[in-house]
Amino acid sequence: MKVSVIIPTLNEEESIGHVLDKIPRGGKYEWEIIIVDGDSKDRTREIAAEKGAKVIVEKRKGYGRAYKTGFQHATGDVIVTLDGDDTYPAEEIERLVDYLLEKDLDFISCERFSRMRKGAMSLTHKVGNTILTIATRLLFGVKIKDSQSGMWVFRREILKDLNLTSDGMAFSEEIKIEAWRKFRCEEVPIEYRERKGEVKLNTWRDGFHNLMFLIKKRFRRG
Ligand SMILES: Nc1nc2c(ncn2[C@@H]2O[C@H](COP(=O)(O)OP(=O)(O)O)[C@@H](O)[C@H]2O)c(=O)[nH]1
Ligand SMILES: [Mg+2]
Repeated sequence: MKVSVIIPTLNEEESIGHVLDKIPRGGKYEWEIIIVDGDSKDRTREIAAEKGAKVIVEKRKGYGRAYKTGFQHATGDVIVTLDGDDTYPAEEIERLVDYLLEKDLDFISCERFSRMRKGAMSLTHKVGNTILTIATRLLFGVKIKDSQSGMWVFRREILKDLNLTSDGMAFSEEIKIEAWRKFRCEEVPIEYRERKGEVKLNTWRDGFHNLMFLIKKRFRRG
């Protein structure tokens, strides 16, 4: 069983090394670590390569775009995603893959609110996240608590059945909507911590764009 860990990065030199150090490399699974870098101007790519990750450069902008490119390069049976900013617990990856396989699930979305550390998310982001999660639940009937989590654990084979159209931050809710519609999915609580380095997301612009994306996607389906 091979696991591909995919991490999109944009100027994450402060944290990418810490994230990579926590990813398991041996044990019962075979590991592949892929960084999809959006042409960082700092030492992100250098550090990632030093730590043994495969580095792919995707100059086209966007979080969703980075993942689509990363998925094309992944060869594992299971894909795990997380940010390069050390907010998600890379040390919990193995436990999550075990859980996916033991419970015979297809997709796990890691839920950040139940075990969130103090100061990990600003009030504005909490409010924004809640609005987007409510919109996702109302428009698509997907009963999740955290529509914006960027940590997912899933079987690579399901990708061919997911219709992923967003190139931006809305990719995060889109992949969950698509997975929940067709596969065995569950949310699992994980620890979420404060970010190092600058946030790449623009709260109001990305939040509004996400909401518009949800509405358009809902009515495009007919
Ligand atoms: N390759 C690539 N990575 C990106 C881009 N935008 C954001 N990222 C990375 O995607 C992850 C999520 O971004 P982040 O700023 O942490 O968003 P937040 O967690 O929603 O606040 C981080 O690892 C970023 O470095 C992009 O345009 N291209
Ligand atoms: Mg982040």
